[in-house]
Amino acid sequence: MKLTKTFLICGTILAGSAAGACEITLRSADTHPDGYPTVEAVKRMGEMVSERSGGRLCIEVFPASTLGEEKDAIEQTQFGVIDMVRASFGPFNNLVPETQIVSLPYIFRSSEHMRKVMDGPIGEEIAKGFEAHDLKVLAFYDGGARSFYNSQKPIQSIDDLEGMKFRVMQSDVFVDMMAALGANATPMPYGEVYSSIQTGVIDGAENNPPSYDTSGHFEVAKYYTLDEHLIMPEALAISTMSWDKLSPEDQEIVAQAAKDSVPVMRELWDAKVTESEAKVEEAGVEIVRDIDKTPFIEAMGPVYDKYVTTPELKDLVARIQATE
Ligand code: GTR
Repeated sequence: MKLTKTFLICGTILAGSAAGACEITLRSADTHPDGYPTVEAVKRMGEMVSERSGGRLCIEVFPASTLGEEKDAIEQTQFGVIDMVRASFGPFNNLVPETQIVSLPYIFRSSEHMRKVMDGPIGEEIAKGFEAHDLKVLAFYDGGARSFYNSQKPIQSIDDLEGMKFRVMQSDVFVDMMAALGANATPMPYGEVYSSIQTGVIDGAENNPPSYDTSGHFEVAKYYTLDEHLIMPEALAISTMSWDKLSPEDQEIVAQAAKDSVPVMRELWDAKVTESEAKVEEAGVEIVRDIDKTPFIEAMGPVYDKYVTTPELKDLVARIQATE
């Protein structure tokens, strides 16, 4: 049964490869649905891997959290049950402390700034942090800029957040971020957000335009304020157990294809952000674009004080800020 399934899925996903010839199939988890930039980028990586291995190596992408919500998928990847996982840095924060500084609110000036930092030596240092947890980073993807949305009212200033309840990713950094903004954080998996807004368990959540769009959250939370408090990296990681089973030659093929999938992801991402903003606006979402970010940035002082605690971490923040 297992063989049949692999055979069929390989044949479907890997256009142009000899169906059924897959000797090794890496199963990759993603919380996003088919068509989302990260899902498409890993599929493209699968095509490259297949082409370059003469059809021996395959990647089978499981979108839409079919292998579990992000935190569970990460755990299963650590145990080698799943081979690869693509996830935001958020659910890695508590596990891999090296991901925390680049997850701080307003640490990056723009997506371009984040890409420069993550493509350079700082990205390499952070990637090393995953290794102690049986994970190997294959690529850094992007999570664009995350902003608040809610079902109650347009957020025009930081004062409007007072006392409101927002879902955050399961990371202490974001619980502290919400406290610093005077709001309440409810950490929960992505898949629970839609119904939690709908039933009033929370007032809203925060995310980038493609996620706000494809999750359907815009249907139940019509007010979106582009305060862009988080510009977050994302990781495509492979289980050390799966990695160690590959021959050096296959490791090279997988590593290179992951690298080559980054520009694919970025191009798809930039187009999707524009498309999603237009789509939700057409559906009746009120987007507040003209927002003074300065009070939001200033409010983050206590969060930085809590996480940037050593001379090394202060130096890391300085190096990030100095990256042009
Ligand atoms: C998205 C991110 C996902 C997931 C989700 C969330 O922007 O790409 O990996 O972390 O946010 O908020 O749970």
